[in-house]
Amino acid sequence: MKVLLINPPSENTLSIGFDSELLNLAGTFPPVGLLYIASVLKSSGIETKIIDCPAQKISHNVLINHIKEYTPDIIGITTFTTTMTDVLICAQNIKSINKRIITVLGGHHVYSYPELSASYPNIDYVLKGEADYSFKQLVQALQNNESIEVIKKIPGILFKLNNEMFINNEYVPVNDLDALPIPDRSLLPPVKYFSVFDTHQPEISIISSRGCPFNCSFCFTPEKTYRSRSNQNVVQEIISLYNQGFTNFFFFDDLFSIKPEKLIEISKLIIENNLKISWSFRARINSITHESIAIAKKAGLKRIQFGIETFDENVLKLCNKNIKTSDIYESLKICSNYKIQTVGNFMIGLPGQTIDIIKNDLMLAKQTKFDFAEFHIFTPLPRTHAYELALKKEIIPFDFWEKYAKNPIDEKDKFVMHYYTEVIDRTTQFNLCMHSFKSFYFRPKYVLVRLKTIKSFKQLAVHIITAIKLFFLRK
Ligand code: B12
Ligand code: SF4
Repeated sequence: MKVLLINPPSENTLSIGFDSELLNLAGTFPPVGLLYIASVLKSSGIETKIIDCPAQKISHNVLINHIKEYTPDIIGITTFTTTMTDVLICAQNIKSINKRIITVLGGHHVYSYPELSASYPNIDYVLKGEADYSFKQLVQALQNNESIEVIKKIPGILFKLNNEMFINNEYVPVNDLDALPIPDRSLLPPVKYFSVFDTHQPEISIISSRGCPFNCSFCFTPEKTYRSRSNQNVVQEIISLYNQGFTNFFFFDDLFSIKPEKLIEISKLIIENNLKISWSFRARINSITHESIAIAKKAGLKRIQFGIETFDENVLKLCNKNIKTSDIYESLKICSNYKIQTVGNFMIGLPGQTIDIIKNDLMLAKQTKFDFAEFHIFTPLPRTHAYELALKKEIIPFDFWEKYAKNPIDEKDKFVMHYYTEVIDRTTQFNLCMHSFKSFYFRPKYVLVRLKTIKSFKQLAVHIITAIKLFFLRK
């Protein structure tokens, strides 16, 4: 059996805030979830291919040709709620090429709307949650022509059965992450994945842990149990990539640095193995220490991306962020001590956040000398506490996500994103967001400092194009 895994074209991705525009500017990142599934399939001898349409710039029409050429038996499509129109157009096209190709959905939208996902036309199966093993089980069951009773036993599977929905609720997330094969990057298409922060070299996204037990009100983390790969296993992956010539890594985990001893141990292993690399990670603000950053710097740590959201203590509390403003200053002080670049992710339009607070956030973002800052309009996502609150308070008049999720193809053109407008109206939020970007990046002193870090003509060109696009950011 041949398997094709698809990250669908982004021709109809829902526009939320400025994020679609900003994502294009931020870089190109691989679908690591699909890579894990593909690596498990490959290690079981199952022929597998990944097509990453947004990265490969593949349209629906071109994708049809790729599918006809590869002739897969099973196609898995990864989902976000914002990409569901394209997901279902893909499924429609697949079935019109050959009705016998089995279609499977999984990923983030499925976490939020499992039953709706399984009810869509042209979808044969849905696998809820981490499908590293369940996808393989499904492929093997279909390959061996197993009975429906065997398929029903696959953890987290949902499918239509005689006008009803069959749901297997036995799903549990992967416990032993070391038991998974190390992602086989040769399965990814030959695309240069990169981040705008390091345009002169490719960036490799690594996931060293899964799950987050925190409950920030704007975020949906269905897997609450934190699980980490062993430090040796993570460094083994780096060594293997290093031997293939890669030297720039980004840990995309939600909580990479949550245990300082992990950061220390990984750094020690990088040093012991004499790996001349640069790397960065995403972090919760209060998760770094002097000790962990001192050694990480020696091991090539270059940059940390912090989820700040706002400097305002009260708004942080309302978001259930569980950090204090003083924690932000402390973490920034540590980074500055060890000359670690910082990226601050800020939100605009959070519950309780006034215009003055946003202006103050911008001022402090500059004053505290973040190397880079991202400003996002707060978009209440499905299954988040903030979305539930907005519905309850009638700030958002109806469950617009569910309306869209029920029929993503027909609802696409009617879709209107609702924001959290209790304190600041939509237009003002957009204006503040544009203003924050321009005010942060177009400071003469800042531009001079950045220019000094440019390493190649290509990098300069990318920065100039990004700056022009930022300058003309409009809604
Ligand atoms: C890296 C990342 C990105 C990257 C890369 C995305 C990608 N293609 O994987 C980039 C920067 C591009 C990105 C973009 C966005 N992201 Co994002 N991102 C993440 C992040 C931090 C990690 C994802 C990851 O690699 N996880 C590790 C891997 C191993 O797990 P996984 O991806 O979940 O895959 C497993 C399962 O989901 C499942 N699975 C996945 N695909 C498939 C497919 C099939 C067929 C099957 C059966 C199973 C399956 O099995 C996989 C293996 O276990 C998550 C947060 C998180 N912790 O998951 C947010 C997250 C996924 N992103 C989110 C959002 C909202 C977005 C954006 C919409 C942001 C925006 N406002 O524009 C965009 C949408 C992208 C698009 N296509 O338009 C939300 C999703 C909410 C939702 N309901 O859709 C998350 C959960 C963050 C959050 N907590 O709110 N993102
Ligand atoms: S924002 Fe980060 S810490 Fe908070 S719930 Fe989401 S992943 Fe966890």
